[in-house]
Amino acid sequence: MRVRAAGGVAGVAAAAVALAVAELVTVATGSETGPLVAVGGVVVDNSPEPATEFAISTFGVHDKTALLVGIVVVLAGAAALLGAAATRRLWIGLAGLGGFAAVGVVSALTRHDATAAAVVPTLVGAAAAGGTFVVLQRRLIMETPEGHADDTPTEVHDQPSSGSSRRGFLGTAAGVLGGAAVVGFGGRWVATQRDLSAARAAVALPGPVDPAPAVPVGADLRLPDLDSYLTGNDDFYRIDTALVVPRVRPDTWELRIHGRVRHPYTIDFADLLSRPMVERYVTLACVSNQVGGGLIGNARWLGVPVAELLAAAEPEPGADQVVSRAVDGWTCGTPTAVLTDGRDALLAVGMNGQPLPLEHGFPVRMVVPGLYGYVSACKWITEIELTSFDDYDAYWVPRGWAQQAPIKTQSRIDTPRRRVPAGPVMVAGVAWAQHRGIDRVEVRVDGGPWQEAELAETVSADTWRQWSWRWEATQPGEHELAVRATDATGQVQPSEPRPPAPDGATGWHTVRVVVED
Ligand SMILES: Nc1nc2c(c(=O)[nH]1)N[C@H]1C(S)=C(S)[C@@H](COP(=O)(O)O)O[C@H]1N2
Ligand SMILES: [Mo]
Repeated sequence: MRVRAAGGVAGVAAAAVALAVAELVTVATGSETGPLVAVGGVVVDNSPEPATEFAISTFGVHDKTALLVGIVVVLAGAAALLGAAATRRLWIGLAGLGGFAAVGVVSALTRHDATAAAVVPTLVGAAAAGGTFVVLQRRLIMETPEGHADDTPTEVHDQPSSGSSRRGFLGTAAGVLGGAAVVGFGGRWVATQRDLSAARAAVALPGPVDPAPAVPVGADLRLPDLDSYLTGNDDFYRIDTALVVPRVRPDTWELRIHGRVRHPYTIDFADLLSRPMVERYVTLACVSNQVGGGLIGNARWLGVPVAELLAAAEPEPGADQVVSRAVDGWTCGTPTAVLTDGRDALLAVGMNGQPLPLEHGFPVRMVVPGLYGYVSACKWITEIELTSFDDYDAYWVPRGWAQQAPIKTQSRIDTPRRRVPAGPVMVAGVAWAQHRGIDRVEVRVDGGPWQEAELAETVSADTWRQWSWRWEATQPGEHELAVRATDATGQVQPSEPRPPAPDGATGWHTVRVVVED
């Protein structure tokens, strides 16, 4: 084994110790944001929009895991290089360590709501890493027959060290790595033991005074590959900037309604649950959804009308924007006019008959029919501030997304997507224009005339709608199917293909299908 390589191993082991110890200290101090998550958060907040979209389109709902794994890989690579360099110049290793500690400290301090205590996990982790590295370095030097690493010539280093010293050093390094893994995962385990599943299971949702209408039998065509009318909680898409799902305890949850209002007030979870609850089906959609994409889902939400909560605060004239803020600092801005125009905007506590799942905003989130999620659907909400669009830009606005973003009329072909036997084929999908409603869906084959599809029933204009069209697929070979919808205001879905940024993709969904002989 070469000394340089051994130095690299020592560097990686030291980095592992840093992360593990920092994680443990984070958990022990009751915090959620260790240096890894803090650095990840800085990356997320500062990623240019195309990078975020790339991450979502490449890794989908695993984009966050991919980011954290990426950071760990970069850190391990840098630690290996620094460790190798440090076999010749110890200060290089220590300076590198100092550099990483600085990145961790600055990241932790710039997170939302950070206090001075946020630097503690990084500093303790860095100290442990420094100690580990020096100890391993000593071992390496002691057990390398050639002796000291700092001023011996390179040729000596490149000679293999003896078998016994290899085992001694590697044994220590393996022990350190194993110990770090145990400590790190142990820390995570302690954290999950503290998780909120029990508190969530203990939430007794009140019944609605104003229940959701029954779903007509004809709302769901139940065709294979066609998204069901109702999306289950486990199948519901998840989009947010949170690297770890925020853990908000219902017994300490509070919502502050303030800003440009005459009567600012704070409400807790028990207060919220004691208010009359409304239940509605609402289809949420993400602005990042590509034409034909799946960042959309339909659920039954239970909650308190936002308009009532706002009215109690008495917004001042001119306060045209309601900024919702989550516990992790994420914000969205919704037009006050939309929240008070009579639509079923809810401060929701229930999703499909259950308390909100943790990743969908437990204990409380906002749901607004007709607006993309990034301007309305604040999860883990803890603050509502009345302000104006002139005075405040919410999270995604300085990152290139529109201040206002009503959902655009869209339609999607769910089936068929590939090959079909020749003969009659059920072409089917979903169409949505939340709060306006879908009036018509048309399909065409190979650019031919538009054919009217049959619309399935729906609960209201606030949800998507399934459609189907029977295609006599007699001509073998490849065909192109296209779909377009018309909303209830008579507007036909525009054909011009446009990307999601800045306010939602447009264009007709087309699929290529092969009709077999
Ligand atoms: N706290 C918080 N709430 C958030 C977000 C976020 O990043 N943080 N993302 C929004 C976006 S962009 C969308 S599309 C919806 C998605 O809600 P879901 O994950 O429950 O489907 O949540 C919204 N609420
Ligand atoms: Mo979104």
